[in-house]
Amino acid sequence: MASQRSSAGGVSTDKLLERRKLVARTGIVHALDVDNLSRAILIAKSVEPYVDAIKVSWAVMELGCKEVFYEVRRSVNLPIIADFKVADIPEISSRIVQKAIKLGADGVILQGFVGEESMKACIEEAHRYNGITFVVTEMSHSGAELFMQPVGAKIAELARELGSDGIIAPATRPERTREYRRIVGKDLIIMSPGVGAQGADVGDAIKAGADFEVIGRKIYEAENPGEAAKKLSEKMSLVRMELPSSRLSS
Ligand code: FNU
Repeated sequence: MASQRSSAGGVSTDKLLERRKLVARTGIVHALDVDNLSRAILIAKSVEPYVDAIKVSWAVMELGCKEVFYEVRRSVNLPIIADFKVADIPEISSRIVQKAIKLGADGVILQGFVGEESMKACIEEAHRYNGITFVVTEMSHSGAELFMQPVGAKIAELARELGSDGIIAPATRPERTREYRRIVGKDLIIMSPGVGAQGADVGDAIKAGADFEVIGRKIYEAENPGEAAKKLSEKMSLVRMELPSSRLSS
């Protein structure tokens, strides 16, 4: 168990839990939605050169954040984004954020539709522990058009006003991502899921103003995930080369 370990390969646990910065080198975040830990770690290692972060969500349910985050951190030198889409009252949401960060997440994804107090509490809590936040504006699946899309712009505005580091916007609807970029300005990070299995092409969201595209199944379901990630990163690099240099300063 992670709790019994004081060091990993000569690296102390404290050092291992130091915050890692999210830097856009490839523009890809891998959604490691794989709950077999040894397989997940093999995939994480094989995609490490081609992605900028590992996003983890439901796959922690069986073993817990403590063990999964610990193993990912000691296997690859990438930030971990905890995709818990936190959506509770402020007092509970902020505890979820604190726990996720203390256990090894560098960033946490929260829902914006729960309102200002919850968002504010989460953002403040994350920043207290040097973590970063991403607020979901409108999700990538079609069902988000009914309830989320009508309030997405307001959520994006609030996320910016409250000091969130970033937002989540749909790669499946690049025109919406373009609109969210207009709303939040250039300083917030935009991360866009929906590439590959959900239908968007690699580069669609980046061209519309996103900084990162989240890619899950297209990589971890491939016969050779490392090779799949390499190919996607090569495609992405062609797209990013066409962007104005001001877009690639992060
Ligand atoms: P893939 N995800 C998403 N849409 O798909 N966090 C959203 O609007 C959102 C997300 C996550 O389809 C989803 O949970 F806010 O296999 C999954 O982990 O590429 C990943 O992004 C997409 O995975």
